[in-house]
Amino acid sequence: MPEDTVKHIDFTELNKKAISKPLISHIYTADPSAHVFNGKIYIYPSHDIDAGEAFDDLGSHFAMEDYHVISMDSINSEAVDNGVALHVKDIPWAEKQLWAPDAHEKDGKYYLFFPAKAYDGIFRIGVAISASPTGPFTAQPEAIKGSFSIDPAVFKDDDGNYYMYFGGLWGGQLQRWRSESFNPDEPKNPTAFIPKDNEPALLPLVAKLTDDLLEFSESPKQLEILDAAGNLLLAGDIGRRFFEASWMHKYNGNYYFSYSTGDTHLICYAIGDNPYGPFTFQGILLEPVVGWTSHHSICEVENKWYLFYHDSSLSNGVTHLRSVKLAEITYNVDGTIVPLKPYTD
Ligand code: FUB
Repeated sequence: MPEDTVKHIDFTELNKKAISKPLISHIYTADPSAHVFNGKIYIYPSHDIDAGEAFDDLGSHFAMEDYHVISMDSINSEAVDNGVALHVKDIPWAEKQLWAPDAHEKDGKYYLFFPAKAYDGIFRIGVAISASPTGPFTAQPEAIKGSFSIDPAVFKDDDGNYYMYFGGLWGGQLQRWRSESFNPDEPKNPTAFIPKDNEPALLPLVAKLTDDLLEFSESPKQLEILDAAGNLLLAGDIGRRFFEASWMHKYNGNYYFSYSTGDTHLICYAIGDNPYGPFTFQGILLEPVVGWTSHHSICEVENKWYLFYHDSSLSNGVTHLRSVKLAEITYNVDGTIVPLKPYTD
C-alpha cells in the first residue's frame, strides 16, 4: 500500500540540513509559481489542507479548496499571505481539487490559471481575473475550451506571446486523453493507458493563448523531450520522462522546459531553441525532497535566478501537507544548471 507519511526520518535532524526554510508556516502551501510584477515577487501556490481524503495514487488526498497568493518585497524579505484569492465555491464549472496554479499579467490585469476537477470528474483548466496580483480573482464561467489535465504554467515570450504548458500523469489524467476524447475506463487505476516501457513516454502539451489570455488560440501540441541521440524518451525511462509540473523559462536566448518525473521524485530540465521544442534532456535540477511530489518554478529576481519548490518537512513528511521554499540556482558557462540537493549531506 502507498503511504501518506514518510516514516523513519528524524525531521529535527533533516530540517537542520535543509538548504532553505518554509516561506510561511501558518498554512501549508505547495506547487509554487513565482513571478516578479512591478518589482515585487508574487508566488501562486496550491493551498494544502487535510480534507480527510484517503491517500491513493490518483491524488484524491490533494483536496484543496482555495488559493492564497504569497508576496515578498524582495528575495530576503518576509513572505506575506494575502488571504483567500479564489475559492472553489466561486468557480461555476469546478467541483473540487484546486491543484497547481500559475498566474500572469497583461495590460494591468492579472490572470490566475488553475486546474480543477469538474462535476463530471474530468480535470480542466480555468482562468480567473483580478485588478490586483493578490486577487481576489473572478473566475470565468467555463473552463478554457479544449483544456484538459493539470498543472498549467504560462510563459510570456519576449515577442509578447503567451504560451500555456500543461499535463500530468496518473491522477492528472493525461494518459486518458490518448485519443480525441477522455477515456473513463478503469477509473481507479492510475496507470491504465500509460504506454508500455519500450514505447515513447507521454508528452506535455503547449498551446499559445489568445490575446485576452482566456482561451487557446490553437490546438494543444505535444512537446517533444529527446535524449542526446535525438530519440524521444521512453515510458520506461522513469528517471527522465515527463510526469507533471511543467515550467518554462528563458536564459541567454534558450528555452528551458523543466518538469517533475513524478514517481522518481526528480525535477529535471531540457533545452530547446523555441517555445514548442523539441527539447533535449539535460539532467537533474533538484534531487528528491521529503514527500511524494516535487513541483517548482524558476524566476529571475534582480539578476539572480531562484528555484521555488516545496517539501513536506514542516508536516513531518505528510505527502499532502507541503511548504513552499526557495533557493538560488546557478548556471554553468555552457548553460547547464548546477543541480541542487535540498538537504546537505
Ligand atoms: O498539488 C497537487 C498536485 O501535486 C500537483 O498538481 C502536482 O504537480 C503535484 O505537486
